[in-house]
Amino acid sequence: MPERRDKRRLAVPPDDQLLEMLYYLKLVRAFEERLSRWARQGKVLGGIFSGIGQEAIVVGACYGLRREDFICPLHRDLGAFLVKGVPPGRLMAQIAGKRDGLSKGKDSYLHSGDNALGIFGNTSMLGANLPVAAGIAYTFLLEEVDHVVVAFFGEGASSTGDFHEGLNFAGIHRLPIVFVCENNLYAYSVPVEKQMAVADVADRAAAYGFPGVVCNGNDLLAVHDAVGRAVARARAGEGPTLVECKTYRWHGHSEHDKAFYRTEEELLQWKSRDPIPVFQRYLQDKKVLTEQTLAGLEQRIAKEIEEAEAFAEQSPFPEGPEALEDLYAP
Ligand SMILES: Cc1ncc(C[n+]2csc(CCOP(=O)(O)OP(=O)(O)O)c2C)c(N)n1
Repeated sequence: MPERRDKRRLAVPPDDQLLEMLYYLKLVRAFEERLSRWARQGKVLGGIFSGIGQEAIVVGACYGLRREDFICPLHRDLGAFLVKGVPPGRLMAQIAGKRDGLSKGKDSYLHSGDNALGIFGNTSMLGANLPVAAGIAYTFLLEEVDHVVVAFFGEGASSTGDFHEGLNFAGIHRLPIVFVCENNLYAYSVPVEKQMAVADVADRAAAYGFPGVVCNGNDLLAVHDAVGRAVARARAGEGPTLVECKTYRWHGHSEHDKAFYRTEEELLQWKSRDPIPVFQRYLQDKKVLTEQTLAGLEQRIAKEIEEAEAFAEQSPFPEGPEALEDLYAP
């Protein structure tokens, strides 16, 4: 049975870190809201797969990782890029297909990464990033370094063959990797009960010989605690963990999807569990967040988003021959 942690036993970071986590939650939300507007204005070259509503997972999982640790984000994990250190302007330029983006205008954000920041560029095939993520963790093992890999995927991806191969390999070699499942109840239009015959994706870890943990994916501290413990375990050489975060995506699969396959009532219920005000109220009750600090934080984010957009808009599109640059490792 997967472990479910008691809320009263959660590890709580120091106040300055809590405030920084709130900053990231709000930055990621503001960034993605701006992208939705961009999509409506026709400024985006590829699809936008909004992670609005799921921010507590990317922030909780990535906050506190070392630069050398690798993350393997998927299509709904733009926020992970921001928390791992990609400047918002550079990420917006990436999404607009501009030269100052991570892949210098070669694609939208889906396949971009940054080796120096420890971000692996993902492939499109669902689940296919997991054996590769296990491969990165295997390299860390061979090199005898204590870096860790955090690999993201949805519950839909957990039904693919690659998922099982990746977890099996990780279990056999006790790799330093944390598999973070964002279970948002729908894989495109497929509801979770048509996706799997078990209640929790975390159940699947038992088949590969390592622990599966379930946490509330809309509770930043719950995610940070669960992934933090799994990262510490991996760093100490104790092997992989699967952390399943229960959550919900507010938008459709991508911005063109009106998501008619779910009810308005269900959406409203989940919106009432918005991870941002929940965490903000917690900080206010704890007297860590004052009105003045909050106003300063919101002003800072608004300015950063404006600057990011301006940076991306002024960045040029690449010239044709640049398509052939950086294709092979030097
Ligand atoms: C092997 C494979 N099958 C289908 C697709 C098309 N596809 C892209 S995302 C997606 C839904 C993914 O659902 P989930 O893994 O739960 O992640 P979510 O989008 O809910 O975050 C599908 C079917 C794909 N990219 N790869």
